[in-house]
Amino acid sequence: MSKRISTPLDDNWTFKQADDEASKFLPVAQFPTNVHLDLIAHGIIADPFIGKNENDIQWVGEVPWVYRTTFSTTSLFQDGEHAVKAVLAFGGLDTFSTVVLNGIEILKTENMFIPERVDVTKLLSKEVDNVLEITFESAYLKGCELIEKYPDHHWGCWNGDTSRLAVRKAQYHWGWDWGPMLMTCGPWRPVSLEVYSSRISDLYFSSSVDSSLKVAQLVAKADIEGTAEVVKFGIFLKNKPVSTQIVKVAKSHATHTFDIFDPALWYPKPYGEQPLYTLTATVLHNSTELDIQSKKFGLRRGELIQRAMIDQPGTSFSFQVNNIPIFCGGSNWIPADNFIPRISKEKYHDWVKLVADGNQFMIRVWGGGIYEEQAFYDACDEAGILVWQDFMFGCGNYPAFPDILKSIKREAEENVKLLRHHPSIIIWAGNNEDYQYQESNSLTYDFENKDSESWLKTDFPARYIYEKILADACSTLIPETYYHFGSPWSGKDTTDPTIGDLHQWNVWHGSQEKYQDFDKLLGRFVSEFGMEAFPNIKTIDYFLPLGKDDPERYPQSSTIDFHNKAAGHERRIALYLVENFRYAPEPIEQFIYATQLMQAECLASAYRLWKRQWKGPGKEYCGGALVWQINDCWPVTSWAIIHGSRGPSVDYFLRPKHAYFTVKREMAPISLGVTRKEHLTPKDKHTRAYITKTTQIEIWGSNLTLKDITGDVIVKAFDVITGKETYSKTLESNFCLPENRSTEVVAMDVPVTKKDACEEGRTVVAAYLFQSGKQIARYVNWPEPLKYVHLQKPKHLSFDLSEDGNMVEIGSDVPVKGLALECDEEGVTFGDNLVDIVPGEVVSIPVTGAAKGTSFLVRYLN
Ligand code: BMA
Repeated sequence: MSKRISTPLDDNWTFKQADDEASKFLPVAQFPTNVHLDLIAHGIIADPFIGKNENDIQWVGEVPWVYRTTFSTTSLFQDGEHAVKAVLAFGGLDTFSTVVLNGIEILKTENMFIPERVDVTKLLSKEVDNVLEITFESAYLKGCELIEKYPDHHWGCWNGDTSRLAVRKAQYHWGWDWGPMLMTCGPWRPVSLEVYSSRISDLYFSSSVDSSLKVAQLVAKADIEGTAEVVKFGIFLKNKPVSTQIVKVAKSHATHTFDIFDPALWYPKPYGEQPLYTLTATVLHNSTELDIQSKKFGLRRGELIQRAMIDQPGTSFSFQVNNIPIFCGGSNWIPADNFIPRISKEKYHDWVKLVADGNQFMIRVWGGGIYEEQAFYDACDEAGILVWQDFMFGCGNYPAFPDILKSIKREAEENVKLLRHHPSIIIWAGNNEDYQYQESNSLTYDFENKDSESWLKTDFPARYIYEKILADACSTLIPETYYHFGSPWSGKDTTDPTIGDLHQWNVWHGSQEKYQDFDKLLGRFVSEFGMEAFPNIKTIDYFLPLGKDDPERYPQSSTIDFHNKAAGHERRIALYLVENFRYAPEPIEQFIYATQLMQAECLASAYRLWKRQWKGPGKEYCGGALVWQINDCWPVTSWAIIHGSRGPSVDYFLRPKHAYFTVKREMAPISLGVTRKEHLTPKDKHTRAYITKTTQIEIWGSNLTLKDITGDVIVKAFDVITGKETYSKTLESNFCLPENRSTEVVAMDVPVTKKDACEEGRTVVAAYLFQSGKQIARYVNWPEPLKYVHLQKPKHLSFDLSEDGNMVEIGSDVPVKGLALECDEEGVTFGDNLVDIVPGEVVSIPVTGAAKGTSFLVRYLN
């Protein structure tokens, strides 16, 4: 008996349109792959990310495609070994496929998320090359057929086409309000040939850390296929053995409980290190190693705290790791491309690093995409980012016919098994907004009815998926991880903002509230909210067919509109711009700036006002805010705060919009917040003339660190027109900001020199926190709306590169709102941007890749 060998079948792949006799097999562009990548590589279709090419290539999704490879297994049979088994392992086939090996059908699939294994021992050829052929049918047309097959179901969805609901394929392939419809297919995850006599079919564990954090327990488990006597488990940390144990295999299973004293605990990024242990299992038979597998894991105590709070209704919804309550500032993640096979491990790593560098430490993997690649979760484990993981359902009324339920059960179990070792994953949720869909379409839901079989007979049968199939999969396979029926979900429905999580879309969608009012739109955990902004001009020049010379290079052009898939986007962007700024649609660069400033102001306002409600033990009124959305899957105007896509000169670019930086500042470990509120006091109950108006500012500090800090709070005021400092005072000395919460500092009238002169409208207030003479936080508050403010062009605006080339230092003689640095040179990146400046201070923006002679362009609001 010899050791398991796994050989990737990456070579010799060719593809062609299956129903076109005349077409020839052509080599694939890469492997794993999908059909669009291969067609683009051969110039058969134009790049769908450019112009309106998406429209012209819809035919690709309505015809069948076939992939074929050949491989030799002659060497496998040479040593006359009989005990071996040969298995073809498919990481993922997208979606309706028929797999034929040497002329014999070996597999049919209908779910792109399920890995498949087929025993082909008897089918492999000893003499000649084996031929493996996979035919993919149109998932779109199959979906349409299924709709016709089940006419009694109440088909309906937001985003995409209803045919998606019948098909277990990434739902965003049907198009979304930020993405094109590109119905791709193909072997999107690796294919390999495994030969073995015995193997570990699953290596897994359950782990716990006791409340003292001094002892952890890891119950290692291995499921074994084939003959094996013993399994040797080993635990390693930084390549050093921590513990090993040899265990007898009984009933194809081996298990051992390890107690780990003084464990090296895994923490979310701001709170500690991310040590990763390795668990290995080696299958031994007569002292021969037959298989070895390993998994990295982190030890941490993860809890979701839902309990009554002091002075506010409902319950908290906040995560606690290693006994540390965590305000989860972060974002929502959509798939990084329409064509996943071209996203490298490194790209996942770069993405997650950028998120972590932006002071964000939770990512929600949204339900309309994919169970992400291992590389994504590995990067989160390493960077200390918590993951909220949805199951892949979103925005619709899913059917529950018997075949789909069977498929979903397997999908849930397989994917939970694939991902359960990642310490980053702290919660699983059943779907995205399907309960909201049910509510807004008045589909049947009786919370009190717990007879799961009866749910299948209603017009909302998917309840059975979320509350039975997925719930059972989680309670069996990951009992220690919290499972939430959906996102959002407030316990009985989705409507109570004081319980569970909330998608706050009354800014942008819904009632289109002002973003200054986010404090009135509080939820216990806001798992979605967002605002759109245009991407960088370089992105627009990339997708316009004629680039800089394209006649469509203006904000309202049909091509630029085409690269925004959100219904009503023109009206909504215009609404928020017009309410807040003086702006013009041209030149386009300045318009882009205006939209990014607006998005940045909006999102920062949400983080600032909700983090203010993280008030310490028993007062976790808001436990987190996840912006919709961190990334894009193609070049588009969307809610993304980092625009990432394939690019012409670089294989892929990651371009933070300005909001990325304002969010980063709001999520800094120590920050100051200021808000301005008007108070009207009428002299009596009827008067409309005798009303006293005061404008107050409220200042608070947020300390997300685990130490109390003390500092001096200094407030200054400036006249926006003259730039004169009109007020400067140390309001608090040695003021304590207790650990891990926000604390109110002061409420006071806007400092004006003359009362009754409406000076508030021209007074900018800057608040600073100093510790031992060092500035540790600052925030500049402006009269709003900014369009009423008479902003001046500075006479003296300096922006100089520091001697060491690491900072751009900026100063101005008048208050400047939203100063953004731009640089045309590739490779120059900023560590901060879109800053407010007041006279007398120098604001430093970290820069990399700049040198003497690098020219910067500045923009600001005026
Ligand atoms: C949400 C998401 C997505 C959508 C976004 C913007 O609620 O869950 O479905 O893209 O809003 O509309």
